Amino acid sequence: MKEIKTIEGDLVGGSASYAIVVARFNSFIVDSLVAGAVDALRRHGVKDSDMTIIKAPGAFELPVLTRNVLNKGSYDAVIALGAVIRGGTPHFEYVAGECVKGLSVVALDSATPVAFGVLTVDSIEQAVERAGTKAGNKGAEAALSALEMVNVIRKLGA
Ligand code: INI
Repeated sequence: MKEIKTIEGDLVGGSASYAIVVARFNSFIVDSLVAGAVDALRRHGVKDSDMTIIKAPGAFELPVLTRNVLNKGSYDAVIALGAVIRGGTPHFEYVAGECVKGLSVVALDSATPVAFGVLTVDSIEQAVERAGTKAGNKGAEAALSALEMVNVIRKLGA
């Protein structure tokens, strides 16, 4: 049987530049996501000079800030980080829903990878678990998916 051609991205940092777009709300959690993302990129060979951290007030603002970052800067990928934690009102649904919808639209419109590292959780405990404790670090996971996407997209043209 003929060999099937497979195209996939590796996790090796090269000349690409990354915008880490961060919601400041719940910063005690989000700071750990940022640290996880930066650490993951560094460990895979991305230079600090190829990373820029850009801050928004909350997760609701991440899509419009990301859109402006991509319009005005020259980034190969965005890593969007934040933490939306459920409270006693429907506010959570609106903030989380608009954040994910908006980031998807920006990614598709710009054809640029936008990794979704925004926690949407029911409790502070669940957030802590996903910010560098027993359920890993979702910031690091998002950073690696951005790295892989940059590399697979580059290979498509090769
Ligand atoms: N923003 C978050 O990033 N996380 C939250 O949990 C959150 N809650 O629950 O309110 C939150 N709200 C702020 C929102 O993102 C906007 O900044 C605000 O509504 C102003 O537009």
